[in-house]
Amino acid sequence: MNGPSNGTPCYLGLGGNLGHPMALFDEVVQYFQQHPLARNVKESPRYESAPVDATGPNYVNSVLEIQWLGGAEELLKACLGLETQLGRVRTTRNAPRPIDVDVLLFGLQTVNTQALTVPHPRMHLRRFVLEPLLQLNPNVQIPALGFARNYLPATQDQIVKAI
Ligand code: PH2
Ligand code: MG
Ligand code: MG
Repeated sequence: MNGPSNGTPCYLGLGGNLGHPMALFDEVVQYFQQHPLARNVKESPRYESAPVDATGPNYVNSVLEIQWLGGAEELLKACLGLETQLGRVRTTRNAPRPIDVDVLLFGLQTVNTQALTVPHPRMHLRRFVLEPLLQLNPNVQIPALGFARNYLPATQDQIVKAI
């Protein structure tokens, strides 16, 4: 199930609300399918939702499950490089963007470096994360918080629509 030979089960949050996020999500899936450190890439259904703590057009979101053979920093580097390659230019925090690829979970590990905080600190408060995540794995756990499914009821006032 786990360990260096099969990789670490990781979950990535995909989001975008400018241009053609659906086409970019396809590119993200392809990128990880072809990445030498990634195995068993699976995407959740995609959802549309209003921006949370942000402004601009509605977002498309999904979650990717991958088995990652490298370290967390390497995974972050891959995500940030891919965002840039797909045309993201960083301006202000939570500004509209064509594509956002966040490391949500890295197995059951916690990471707290300048560059990376895992688990993603707000993931359990966001239905646009929990809904797709639980579609992939209803029993997934968040380090220090426990089963992700226990946090879904508190997000029911956030409207997400499967697309
Ligand atoms: N991402 C944010 C801020 N707000 N809202 C939605 N619906 N979806 C997102 O992906 C999202 C957001 C910052 O990354
Ligand atoms: Mg991000
Ligand atoms: Mg984000």
